[in-house]
Amino acid sequence: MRFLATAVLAVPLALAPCVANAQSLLDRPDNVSTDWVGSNGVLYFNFVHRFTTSPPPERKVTNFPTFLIATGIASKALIGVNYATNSPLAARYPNEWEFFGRYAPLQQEDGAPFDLGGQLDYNLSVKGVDGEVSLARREGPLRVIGVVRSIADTLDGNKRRFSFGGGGTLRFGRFIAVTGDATTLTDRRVDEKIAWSAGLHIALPNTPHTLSLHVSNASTSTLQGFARGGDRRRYGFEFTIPIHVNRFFTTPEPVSAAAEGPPGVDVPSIPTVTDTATPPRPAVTNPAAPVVTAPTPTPTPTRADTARTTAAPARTNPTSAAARPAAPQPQRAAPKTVTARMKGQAYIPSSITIDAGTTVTWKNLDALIHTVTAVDKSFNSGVIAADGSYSHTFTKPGTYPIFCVAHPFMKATVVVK
Ligand SMILES: [Cu+2]
Repeated sequence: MRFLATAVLAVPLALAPCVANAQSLLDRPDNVSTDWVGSNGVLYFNFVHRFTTSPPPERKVTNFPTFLIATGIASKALIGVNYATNSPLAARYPNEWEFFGRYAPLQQEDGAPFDLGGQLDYNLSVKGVDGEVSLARREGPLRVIGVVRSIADTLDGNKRRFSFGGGGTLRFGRFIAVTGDATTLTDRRVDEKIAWSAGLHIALPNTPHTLSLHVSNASTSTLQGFARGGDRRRYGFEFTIPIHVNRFFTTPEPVSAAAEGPPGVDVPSIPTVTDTATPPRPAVTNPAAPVVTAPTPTPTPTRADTARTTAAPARTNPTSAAARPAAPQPQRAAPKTVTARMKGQAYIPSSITIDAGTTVTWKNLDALIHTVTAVDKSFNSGVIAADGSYSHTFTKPGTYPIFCVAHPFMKATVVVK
């Protein structure tokens, strides 16, 4: 067991960094987590504690904790283990281990119509394989998730059982969401209730942590635990701790934070003509909205105008102007813009290739501050608050490595052709 856990932890260290999307607790209800895959090079330690109280007069509080240790691997994949120390799943086997792998090939953030995720795991308590497939879609502040599950029920004659259900999150701004879910086994027995949860999820401002305060009738945070609800309500919380492993393997950039001031605090902005750092919560620019130019007022023709037109018909002849459409319009390429994200303490994408003259806008989707700082110091965003963004126009061809002054392990490269 110890070997397996060590192996799970050792794998990420051997893999080259590659960025996938990280999802916080604001994106998932408490009993559905399938399409949460995290970022590569990040070790996740999440702990869930759910409590019950026995009837009076004793009122004994019992904790049912589940610990998750996982890491993003490759792209859009997560491997890890859930360990529950007080699992009611198997008699005389309170230590429940679930070794899982997750893959989320489709993500709406990358342009897919929905999020698609799947999990396969081996649960040592039931000595069987469980699986889940989830489909989610975000519409504004609402994210709806549907799940189909298959669990091994070795306690009942090695049966394979199925369940389905769904959940959702409703965001109130950047830091708060309310969540809920409900799932049921297709062949639910009398002692098995529909499993449900309801929660208030909070992103702690200026930290990478998210917190869930919730109530549920399910026991452990494994597919087995999510499968069935019990008689008792359990009040609990989940706290997420992402540990950026590459932080410890990153050599400081030649342009260090020391030159800019204390890391993560006051990064002075070095504005250039083409830079625009926007404050938090900027007005959403609709790319589809047409550029409206003020119409040039048509002067009322005066007698003099008419006279001039008559006198010099060649200058203002509309027919001749229309006959040569290209000539008066200088061929100007439309300025290109590229949008990138800062999420899960990573630049997404980590490599951008653009033509000279292109403007790149980085949006900060974390609850943390970030910077977009050129290693060669040619540009620097200064502090970009949560929800803020920063744009830089790259006019000269070249390769521009960038990093975040507050989190120097955050790196990306812009290649300008
Ligand atoms: Cu940062």
